[in-house]
Amino acid sequence: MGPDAQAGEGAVFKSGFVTLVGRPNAGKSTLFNAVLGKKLAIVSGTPQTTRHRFRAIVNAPGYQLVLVDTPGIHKPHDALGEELNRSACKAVESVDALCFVLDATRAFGSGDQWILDATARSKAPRMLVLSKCECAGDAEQEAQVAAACAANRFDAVVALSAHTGAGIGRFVETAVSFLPEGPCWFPPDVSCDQPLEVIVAEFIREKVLASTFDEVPHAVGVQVEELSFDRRKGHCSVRATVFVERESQKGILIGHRGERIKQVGTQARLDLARFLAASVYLDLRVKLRRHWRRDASQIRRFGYGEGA
Ligand SMILES: Nc1nc2c(ncn2[C@@H]2O[C@H](COP(=O)(O)OP(=O)(O)OP(=O)(O)O)[C@@H](O)[C@H]2O)c(=O)[nH]1
Ligand SMILES: [Mg+2]
Repeated sequence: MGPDAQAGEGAVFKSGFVTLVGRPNAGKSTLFNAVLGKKLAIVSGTPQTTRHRFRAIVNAPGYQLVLVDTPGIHKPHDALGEELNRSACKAVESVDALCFVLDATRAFGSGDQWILDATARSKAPRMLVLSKCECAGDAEQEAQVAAACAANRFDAVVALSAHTGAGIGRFVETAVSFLPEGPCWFPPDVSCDQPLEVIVAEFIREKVLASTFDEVPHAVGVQVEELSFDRRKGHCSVRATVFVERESQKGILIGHRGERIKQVGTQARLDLARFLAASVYLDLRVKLRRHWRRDASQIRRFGYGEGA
């Protein structure tokens, strides 16, 4: 039975798109996963983690909410940064509501103002979402809300913590309140608009982000070369390559006697096995592709930004 049927005879069915925007590290992807109830988007303490515009589909009786995660909007340093900004700014076009995610623990600043200005052409209702609230006191939260509201008009304000779950229900209720009456845009059994190859590549990249520092995380691009998933047998086999820009980064990522890349592979495999509820074989290689972040065609090949 689809959500249309579940909504009951004569009931209004609501559907639409709600986009999350904000500075890198604001907590957009963590919120996205919390709403979805499972890990789909990767998360890390390294700013500029998200490189794909991901859509998650939340089905419930009476509505279908399509939540859009975007790359953090920032001052770009290369073609990749420009592409990610373009992708995030484009994701605010024709949405039903726009959520500006503001980290409660980082004072509202020029980076936030820049995002509000860059997305000003969207006439959609705006929500101010104050994230990481379990780490900020009442006075800190009030100051953040006051600063954001002085810079921009918001139609709703929600304070939440994706880590504790506080405020997530209210976030969904508020987002749904902005949805118009409409059909299911996605079949009820679909929860994400990205192919499995992209999700697998992202899971691998998340483990690289967690196990490397300095310049390595941003220099990494992951490509799934081959993937076969036998649902009946519950087995998935993946061959993937992690690309870096310099020989030195390759050495760091491979590690002493291949220990680091082995650890990355093991952790990514466990995440994927949990996600697919299947056994997973993962063959992971590291290769050099010099200056790929300056190369628009390579960025597209990875599917980052607009290409997603
Ligand atoms: N304490 C706390 N930390 C959080 C919360 N939500 C996210 N974080 C942390 O904030 C960091 C960034 O989270 P992400 O969800 O990757 O942030 P993002 O906005 O998607 O970042 P980009 O993809 O780089 O734009 C991670 O270390 C998260 O664990 C929260 O509710 N509480
Ligand atoms: Mg993110």
